[in-house]
Amino acid sequence: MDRRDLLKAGAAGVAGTLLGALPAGAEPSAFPPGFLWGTSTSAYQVEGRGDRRADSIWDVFCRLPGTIADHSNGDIACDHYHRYPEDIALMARAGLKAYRFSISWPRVLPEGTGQPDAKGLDFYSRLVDTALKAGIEPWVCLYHWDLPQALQDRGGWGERAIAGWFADYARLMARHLGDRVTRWIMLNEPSVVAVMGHGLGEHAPGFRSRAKMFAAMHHQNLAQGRALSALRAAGGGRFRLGTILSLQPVRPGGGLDANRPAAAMWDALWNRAFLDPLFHGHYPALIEPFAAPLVQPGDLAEIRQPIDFLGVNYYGPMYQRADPAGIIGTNWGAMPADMKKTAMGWPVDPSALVELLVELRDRYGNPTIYVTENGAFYRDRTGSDGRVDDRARIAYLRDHIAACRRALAHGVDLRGYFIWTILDNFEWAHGYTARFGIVQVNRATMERTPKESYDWFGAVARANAA
Ligand code: IFM
Repeated sequence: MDRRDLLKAGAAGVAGTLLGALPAGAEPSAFPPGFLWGTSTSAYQVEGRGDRRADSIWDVFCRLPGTIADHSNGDIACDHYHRYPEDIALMARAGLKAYRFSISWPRVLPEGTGQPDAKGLDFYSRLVDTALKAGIEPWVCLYHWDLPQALQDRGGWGERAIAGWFADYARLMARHLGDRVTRWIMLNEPSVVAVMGHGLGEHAPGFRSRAKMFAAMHHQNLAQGRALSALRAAGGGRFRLGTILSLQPVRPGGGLDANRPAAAMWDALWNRAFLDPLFHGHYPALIEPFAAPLVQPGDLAEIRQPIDFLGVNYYGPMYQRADPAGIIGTNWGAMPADMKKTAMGWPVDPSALVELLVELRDRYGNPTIYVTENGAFYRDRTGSDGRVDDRARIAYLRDHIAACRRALAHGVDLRGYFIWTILDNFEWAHGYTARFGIVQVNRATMERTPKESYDWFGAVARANAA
């Protein structure tokens, strides 16, 4: 398919080339009425410091030598703090109906607890009002990795008391935004925080410790449970509460049987250590020995909570191999030689998204699901006419949106799709070298230039609007 076909497919919506990507018999006539099209961002990745914001663990991590590929940080990011009206207008023009953003905890509570910062709270109030005015529903995520450094100094996610600090912060935000916001997300991708931040040291706070990794796992689960209870009480039945997990089917590296136990172990850590306690009230058997010393009476009951929706962030499957030196006896394994990859080197496998969603349906009682992140980094090309050609991203999106339709045909209760992401932004340890946006951001001028994928995705969203 060439570039013109891809763009046409967007304009034709589900009736066009998208349908061609589905296997015979799997085509529902359209996305169901009310299927939600949106986009996600996170505070540290887009906002910049703005007027004032206390340090988060990412500010501190970025200052350490060798942590960020281009030695950058989130001081300016996309200056969304000042430019959010323009960014929300871009979302509205694309026909998006939901905007999931995160609150910067240190912006609203510089010490993490105690006295809130009125200016910080006011920023989110204005952001919410602007989204609502544009016909876009605000989806508020309470934690997307930027823990106040002040709380890290008190032990961070390694400290059990954080469950209470987090619930207090959740209550504060509900008091300030709860008159206008009904969608609340507790955590974004706690597995990444535990594994990359506390186990492998590649993310803030940069620990390489198995003990700290499991402490971060359990204390995030506990904090999530406590915040869910707090918000349920605060919302008086009006709130829709959920959480977001990064979920990835795990395959044996090199396709080798010898690596099956490693894949099962990593699956238990990455996926099930967060799904099983939430839905079933226990840790997976493979994780149990590590979790047991941390779990106190009543914890699992507090963690097991009814939720109104599960957010699924999906990019591709993972491959693992046995490695006694690995953090839990496993390490990254080889993917099939013919696997397509994004510019991140991540495998492109839309069928694994269908497999994942169907498995969630079967194992966890067919929960209501939103794909809250999906997207890709590919190198864009800017033509002499100023158009930003990112046809590889369009193909990735097309195939993953088609996978969502296949999952719907399998009876998965999938209600929406949020693209990652609207703007090229600060991609954590990759700095600004990895760009997932459908809108380019000029780092010198902050000028926004929609890419071809922006037009394509907007056409899909509009063609499939309720
Ligand atoms: O940019 C991140 C986001 O913050 C969390 N999910 C994955 C994205 C791409 O790496």
